[in-house]
Amino acid sequence: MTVDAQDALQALRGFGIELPSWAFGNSGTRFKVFPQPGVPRDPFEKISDAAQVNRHTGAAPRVSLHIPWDLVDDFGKLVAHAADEGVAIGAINSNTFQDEDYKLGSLTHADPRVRAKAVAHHVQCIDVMRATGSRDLKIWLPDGLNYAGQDDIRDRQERLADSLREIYAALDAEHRILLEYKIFEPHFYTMDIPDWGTSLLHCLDLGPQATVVLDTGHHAPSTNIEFIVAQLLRVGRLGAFDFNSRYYADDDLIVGSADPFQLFRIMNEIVRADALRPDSGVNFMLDQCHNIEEKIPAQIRSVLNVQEATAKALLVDRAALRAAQQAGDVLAAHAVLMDAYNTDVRAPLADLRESQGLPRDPAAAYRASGYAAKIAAERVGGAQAGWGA
Ligand code: AOS
Ligand code: ZN
Ligand code: ZN
Repeated sequence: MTVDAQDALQALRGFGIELPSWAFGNSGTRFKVFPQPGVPRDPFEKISDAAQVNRHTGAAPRVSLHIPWDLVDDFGKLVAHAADEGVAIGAINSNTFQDEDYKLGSLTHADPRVRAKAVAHHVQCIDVMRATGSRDLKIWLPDGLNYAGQDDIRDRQERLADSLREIYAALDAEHRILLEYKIFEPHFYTMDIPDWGTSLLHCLDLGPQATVVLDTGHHAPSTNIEFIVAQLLRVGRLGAFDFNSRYYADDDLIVGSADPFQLFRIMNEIVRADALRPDSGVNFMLDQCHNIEEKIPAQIRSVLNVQEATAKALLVDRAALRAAQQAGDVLAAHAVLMDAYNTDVRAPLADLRESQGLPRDPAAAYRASGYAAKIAAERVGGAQAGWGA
């Protein structure tokens, strides 16, 4: 290995991972929500909890909000609270999956009244972006069909395109739409944005302020996700990740827990494209729920997993890799990648943290801080995240 770890890992200094506010509330499956002591009672407390992750890792500087779950009377106060805690507001997530009106669709609905209502909700989210200084409007569309013939697939695409154009027209110049795709769920015959191709086509139609969100849990088994990453980076339309881990479906478990090698391969494409830089336009977000494990430590573990995969990607000897590829040396090229992947980066990462005035072991530092006992004593009747009831 000719790459110097200390040098290579310097690229992690400005690298931040955005946390979801909904990771801190009670959550569960459709079978059971397991309440935890000390969970936040309001968006202010969710931000305080997210800030603990940043405090100990130095790598989680923003929190995504979800509307309406995180609606407050005065967003100025929430922004000030976040600043006091050392974090900022990140993407604003819309919600068109918890209203009777949206049973048969929202932005795609056949009834213009329902479509107008769904568009108006997104305009409300854009107002929240103005009030919070957020750049990104994240749209995950729960629309789709359960039965062949239930509705006209093409008409729904046209209605979706029209609705998205209305939302796009309401953006300010510095705003972006992050358009997420998902192979299935809540609908099972087809979703209206089931794949990256559909998302990208709508983004291309909308204009440069529209980009694709890649949620790592939203693909068929054995999909080559790093290929999608490379392709979207190539055309400048990878707006964000929703990181999480899956075995089966949209499991929303801790990123890098089931398949750390896949996470490495994804981050390898990011490093290859020099897209780690904060100005690259890629927002690295987590989209996870912690149903049976402690939430703040789980988010710390997640941030460290992304950091470790990224550190390994930074260790890839790019010159050696290129030379082996050019020479057509299949095994040598593969070995360059595997050398980096098989490197233990935990000690160099701890050194890097120490050099930034951060704890070498963020999880231990959190445990020693007494925060978990403090919130358990102070908070009674914490809120549900909104998922899994
Ligand atoms: C749903 O499956 C998606 O992953 C969403 O990105 C996300 O969980 C949601 O936007 C939170 O409301
Ligand atoms: Zn997602
Ligand atoms: Zn999802």
